[in-house]
Amino acid sequence: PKTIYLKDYTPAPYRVGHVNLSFTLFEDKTIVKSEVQYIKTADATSGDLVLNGQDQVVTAVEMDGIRFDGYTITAHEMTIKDAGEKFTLTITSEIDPASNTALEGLYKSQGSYCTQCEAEGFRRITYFQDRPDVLSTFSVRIEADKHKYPVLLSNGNLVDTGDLAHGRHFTAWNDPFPKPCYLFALVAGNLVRIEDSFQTMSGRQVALHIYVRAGDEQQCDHAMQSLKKAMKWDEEKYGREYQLDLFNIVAVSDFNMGAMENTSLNIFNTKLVLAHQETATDTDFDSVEAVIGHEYFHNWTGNRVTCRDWFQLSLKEGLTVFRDQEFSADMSSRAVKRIDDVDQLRRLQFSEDASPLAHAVQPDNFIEISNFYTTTVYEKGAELIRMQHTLLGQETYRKAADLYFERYDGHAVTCNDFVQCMADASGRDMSQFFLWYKQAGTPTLKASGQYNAAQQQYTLSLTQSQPDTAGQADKKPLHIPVAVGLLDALGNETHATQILEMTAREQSFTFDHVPSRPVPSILRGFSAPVKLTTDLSDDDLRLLQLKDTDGFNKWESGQTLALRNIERVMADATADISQFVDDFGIIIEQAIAGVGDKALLARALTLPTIAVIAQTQTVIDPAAIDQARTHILKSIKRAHKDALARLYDDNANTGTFSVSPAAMGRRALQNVALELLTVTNGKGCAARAKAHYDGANNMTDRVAALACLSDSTQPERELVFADFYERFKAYQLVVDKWFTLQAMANRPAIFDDFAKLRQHHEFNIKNPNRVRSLYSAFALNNPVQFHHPSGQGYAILRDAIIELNAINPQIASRLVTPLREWKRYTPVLQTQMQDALQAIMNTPNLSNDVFELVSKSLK
Ligand code: BAL
Ligand code: ZN
Repeated sequence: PKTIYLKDYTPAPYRVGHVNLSFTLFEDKTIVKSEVQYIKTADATSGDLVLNGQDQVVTAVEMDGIRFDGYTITAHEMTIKDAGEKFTLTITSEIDPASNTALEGLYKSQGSYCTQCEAEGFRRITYFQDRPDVLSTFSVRIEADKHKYPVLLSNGNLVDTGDLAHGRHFTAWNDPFPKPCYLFALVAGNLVRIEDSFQTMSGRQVALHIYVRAGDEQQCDHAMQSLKKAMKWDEEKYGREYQLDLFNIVAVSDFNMGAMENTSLNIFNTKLVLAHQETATDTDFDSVEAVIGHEYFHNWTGNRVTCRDWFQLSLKEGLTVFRDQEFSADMSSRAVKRIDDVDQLRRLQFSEDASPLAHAVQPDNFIEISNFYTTTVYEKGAELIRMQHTLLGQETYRKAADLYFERYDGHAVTCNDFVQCMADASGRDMSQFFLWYKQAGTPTLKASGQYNAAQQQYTLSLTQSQPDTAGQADKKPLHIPVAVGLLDALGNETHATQILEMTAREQSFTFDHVPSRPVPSILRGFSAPVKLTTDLSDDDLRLLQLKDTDGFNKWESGQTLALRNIERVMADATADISQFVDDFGIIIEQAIAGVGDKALLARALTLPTIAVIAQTQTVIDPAAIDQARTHILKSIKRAHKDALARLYDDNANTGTFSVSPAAMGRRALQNVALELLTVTNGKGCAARAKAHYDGANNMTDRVAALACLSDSTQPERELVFADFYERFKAYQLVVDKWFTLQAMANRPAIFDDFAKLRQHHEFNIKNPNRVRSLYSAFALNNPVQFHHPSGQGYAILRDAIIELNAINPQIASRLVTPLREWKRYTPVLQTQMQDALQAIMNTPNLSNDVFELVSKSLK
């Protein structure tokens, strides 16, 4: 496999004027005719036209309307030597979407045709310069059987439609805004449409359509409302208006990603469109809103301004994730959103950074770009935008964003160009900041404070360090915004949040007018993606947990205390944790008294997950972490059983369902109480969980009950799981949950259960959602059993990766994630994980996707 380097970037030798595409869909094949105007650029160093293409049979080529055979074809390219200054090339080829299990290019999903072209799927449709810096306008004609495929969609505006002989019909589309081919989309199917409209800030009406399979139309309202909120939010927060008259969303069941931002024709995984109280949890509702927002926001950050090359992926993804995070924060609770995002960053991105697969937000090489749709490029990328927002402040950040859109609308640019806009609009030097894009790894920040009573000064000393990562050592210090406020001994805030700008390895900051020894609240709102260690005592943290004005740090202090206590128990099973357990009681009492946001309280009453704790360990032993964590949970239950029961009862379902933040907060709090009350897995626990399930009028409560029963050996477990399946077997997305909840069971029977689930008639290795619902749920969310010392868990994953390698390389390589950190585990586990990786490596015909991640993991 060939490695591609950022340093080797050169512009495309040929510009494309206009693309005419015609698709004729038949059951056994699709005929694709592309007519493309090529114009040699003034600075082209070669006159050769090299087009990317694969998995298709070329049946005819014409140059300027005349049959042409002066080309050569290899497995992945068509080359025309010295092609000329300006000409039109027409290529007719045949593809077979029905046999396309990779789900890239044009493929079939449950009887409908759909496309996925990002990053390099367009080359499976026709020969083209498949790179994001080649922008052109597109006209598309689609012809198919009318009865089977009444809906025929592409990007832009519908310009023609009509019936043809033999029961066939066609539509024709024109997208007047130049775009790269990765944003091309086509859909043909028997779908129903939900309609609404949006009036833009300049008064134009935009028709909004969501297409789903018949029967799913009752589950689209939340997605439609989310779309309208997103359109409004982008106008209000960024001054960005939608440019076309039509915006389509299509939901499909077989999709490698969550969704895709194709211009005016977003294609979504059903999981991120369909939502109804009976079938979707609150988390699902929030994800639908976030991803509908995310894909819509790409219209400006990604589509109107796009990437020059795929090393710049974070240009659009980091920025768009930041935008969707802020959108969600504005729609609900800002602190809760931040907590959930940071929790995910620590679980997934910190773990990526700590593995041999650590890479920069702007990577400098790759073998397969699909492998770089990572949490580093997305979520750490979003943290980089967030830090720039923090450093510039909202007003200047907005000016910089305006400048970015003004400068680059219709262009393909780099992360450097974005940061330069931040620099130009603010007058700040952002060159040191740019190191965040180039240096991989999670920095460590150490903080220690000194109080000088005589001077009434408090000095905070900060030290940053950067870990070595694959191919990168001796890194430079970063420009880190550290948000800090000070509290006095009673918990009153004496110094509001200030942004300390750290630029050196070691730096001290002095606060004046500090009348008594303060308690600093450091890294408020998680102002930088670092691992923070402080010299704060347990008492300091307890004060912050109860009194901090910063919602994030209030939660964070409790989590740090929890981590400290978990570590104490890991070191000594008889360690005294009574203070922590008593403090937990105070939060429970606060929750009963109704002090504060219920969603925040629910998070405060949740211990860090095993995956988050693992990121704080030098050597990871999931079973030992679980034992200590469970010991604390059981101690909490024993100490506060009555109070928890009261909290549970006080937050009981009132009968009217709503997805308001308050209603979600109530459910979250009641379900946290349920989880604590059922942690001992006895008879009473099972009865309580079953009663919760039986009384539920929504999926959030049902899933909470199932999660509490999943590790249980009581008879209620089988009853509830069987009822759940029977009740919801018509809903594929709920059947996914049924698989997931069983795959996550931390109980000895898991390996037998897993074998049965794998053989279940509902399991389908070709459906990515189903694969994720079983394998990813097991390997990522059942750490104790996945890391079973017998190695059975690793063998399960190894075999799935090998099987999927031949079916869907993207999904296969995603499954490598749980093995990538193998060097951090205990020696016994390390050996087994390494063996699993090596067995994959020894498999013949490895895809580039799997080869890259496995070979790099083993280094
Ligand atoms: N561009 C791929 C899907 C997404 O990030 O929106
Ligand atoms: Zn995106």
